[in-house]
Amino acid sequence: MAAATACGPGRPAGPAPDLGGETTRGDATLNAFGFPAPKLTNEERRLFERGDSLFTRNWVTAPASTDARDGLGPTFNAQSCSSCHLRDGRGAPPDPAGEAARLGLLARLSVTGADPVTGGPVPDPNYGGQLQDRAVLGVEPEGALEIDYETIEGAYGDGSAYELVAPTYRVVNPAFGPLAPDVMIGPRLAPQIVGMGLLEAIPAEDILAAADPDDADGDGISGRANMVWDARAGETALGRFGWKANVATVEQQTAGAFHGDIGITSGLHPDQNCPPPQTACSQAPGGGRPELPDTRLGTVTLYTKTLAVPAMRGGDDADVRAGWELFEQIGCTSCHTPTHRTGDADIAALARQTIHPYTDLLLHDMGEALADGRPDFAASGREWRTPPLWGLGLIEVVNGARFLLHDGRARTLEEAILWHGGEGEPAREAFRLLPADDRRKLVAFLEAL
Ligand code: HEC
Ligand code: HEC
Ligand SMILES: [Ca+2]
Ligand SMILES: [Ca+2]
Ligand SMILES: [Ca+2]
Repeated sequence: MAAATACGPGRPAGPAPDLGGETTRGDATLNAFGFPAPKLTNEERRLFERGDSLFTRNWVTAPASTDARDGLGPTFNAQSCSSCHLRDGRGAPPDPAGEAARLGLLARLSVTGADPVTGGPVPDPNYGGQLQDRAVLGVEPEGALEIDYETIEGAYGDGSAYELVAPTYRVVNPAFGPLAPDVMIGPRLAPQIVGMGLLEAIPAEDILAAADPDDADGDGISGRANMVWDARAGETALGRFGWKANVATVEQQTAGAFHGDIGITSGLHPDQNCPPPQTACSQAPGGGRPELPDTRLGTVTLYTKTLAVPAMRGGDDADVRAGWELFEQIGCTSCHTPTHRTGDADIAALARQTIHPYTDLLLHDMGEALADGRPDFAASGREWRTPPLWGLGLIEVVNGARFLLHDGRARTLEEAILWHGGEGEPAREAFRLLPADDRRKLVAFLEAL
């Protein structure tokens, strides 16, 4: 699987540092993911600040005297967006030792089949499309997610050993009877959310043009688009967001998070999230109809779209440059496409930018070991969207730890690569067989992102 040779004329000597085009920010501190994109209008800046406060707000049980922030639950996973996306960053799976209270891993649920209208997953009849493990007073949480770990041993080409930790998931203490016999559990970790509006502004035709569903060019990489239900447009659209690219727009990702994760209704999800057998849930008081007016949904959406991408650090460093070359030579760029150009955007600062997210936004079969076995629209149980790699090196700075891949199972960058299977297997093998010094350089490049 030969990657294109690197030394064409016009190939720059090193990686471009301005990962988010002109909206890039050169801050590498604790707050590196939390800045507004430069060049927003004054009005957009004002909305960004309001969106920021809605993002960090803790919602409370209705009815409350503070009626602008009640409506939590009745069942929920967290009280605010920032509980999972702490400082706009990444969540963490539960601590196996049970010591630290860590938020950000949730479980999607579905049963066999597809919704006849949307083509999306069919929820569990008693538990819905997501397991909410918390609830307001007087309402029972749906259950809890339990994780079992198994150690897998392996070795690099040079003989040095490594260990991966493979999680399996089950629901314990189900409050409303057993889950459906064919229930599928899809674990998902909260990713950092910089650059969302830029990803949304990449023209769909550019993403679709890179898809190669039947691997017509025979390079072993298929790249399929997820076509999902766009509830705002009432039609099928290209999915871009989430680990399976199952959501078409930032607005719908935001409204879905309010509803599924916090229990806040909006115009897009007007009804409380209470599957039929959960009567205490459906009888619990709400915080208004909807609990989040459209203007506020718009404010949080703007905030989420305009979080600036941090600049690369140390792009001139010799190791980082060598790692960047290796990243292409061993085939990482077949999926982690370095560069895109945004088209028009409702937020002018995000339009017509040359960006470097290192993703094709397409689905790839990543093999059985990473599979969750849970289809999501066109995505199979083995397929995942190539995640953007921008911000990768700052997750630890912002969040104090770094858990990688869709469920956070990888504890280091090396582990994240070693988990690549399926279409990613040749690149993984190339990495595994690299001399230790080259592996170090590749990782130095990833750390600089
Ligand atoms: C309970 C934890 C949790 C809470 C609370 C939460 N999120 Fe998320 N967020 C996630 C997870 C998990 C994903 C990945 C979802 C998937 O893959 O389907 C995600 C994904 C996203 C994405 C897409 C990222 C990408 O790269 O595609 C955005 C945008 C986002 N969340 C915004 C929000 C906003 C806005 C809120 C508050 C309304 C919020 N989230 C609340 C856990 C959470
Ligand atoms: C066949 C497409 C493909 C190739 C080739 C590929 N990746 Fe990936 N990469 C993915 C997908 C898809 C995921 C997400 C998998 C998951 O979460 O289960 C991913 C995840 C990652 C992650 C974790 C990102 C995060 O946010 O947690 C890193 C780091 C990464 N890849 C680096 C690399 C490197 C380095 C190479 C080359 C050795 C490479 N990838 C080759 C598709 C690919
Ligand atoms: Ca509610
Ligand atoms: Ca549920
Ligand atoms: Ca191909």
